[in-house]
Amino acid sequence: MGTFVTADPYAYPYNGDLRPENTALIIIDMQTDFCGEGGYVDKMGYDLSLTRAPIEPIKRLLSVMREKGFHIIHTREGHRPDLSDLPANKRWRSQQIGAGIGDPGPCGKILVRGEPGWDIIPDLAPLPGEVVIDKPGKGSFYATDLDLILSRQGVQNIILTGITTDVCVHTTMRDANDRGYECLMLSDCTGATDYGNHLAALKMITMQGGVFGAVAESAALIDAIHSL
Ligand code: C5J
Repeated sequence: MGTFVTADPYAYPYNGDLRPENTALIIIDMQTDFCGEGGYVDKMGYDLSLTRAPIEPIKRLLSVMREKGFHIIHTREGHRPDLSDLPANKRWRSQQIGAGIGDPGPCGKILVRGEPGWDIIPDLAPLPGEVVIDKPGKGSFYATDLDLILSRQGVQNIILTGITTDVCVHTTMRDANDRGYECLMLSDCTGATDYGNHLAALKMITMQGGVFGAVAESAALIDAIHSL
């Protein structure tokens, strides 16, 4: 018995214990800086259609999971206005590619907290009461209280969505997996700055019997949720 999502390489979660009370949807970095015109990813010259592709699928899933009472968590990557939490090498690298973190751009200072580009896009804006995690790094656990919040809420399963598949979403999944959370990445609710990297990041998860968890499409999760 139990509730399972059709996923690769195994039906998720491993123990069939999928409930709103023990499961969190994490929506990673759906900010203008990563998917909007004039933001960080746009300034670097990448194809915005790749990081915008997950917007509609996430929107549909979010509405189903909100209605069923699942835990909803949003994250934002960004730095303090004085840049005191910005490693010098991260700043230097961003300058090399023409999108210096902290430099002024069309959406305000790039990847700086409080600036227009740092905001979560209106389509996926958090509702009052939903947890928002501000993170200075790629992973959502590093220098944040995410683990504390998840454990206080009794979360065992984490559904990963957002951008980018190969960077912030992957780093978060790997870290969550090491912490014992049962993870599912949704292929249509994630996107990368390079399509090949998106596919490779998904494939990595499925090795070794599901080395970091499992991968599914959001439709499979929605089907499982409707059966609850
Ligand atoms: C990146 C992210 N790619 N949200 N951040 O720098 O994946």
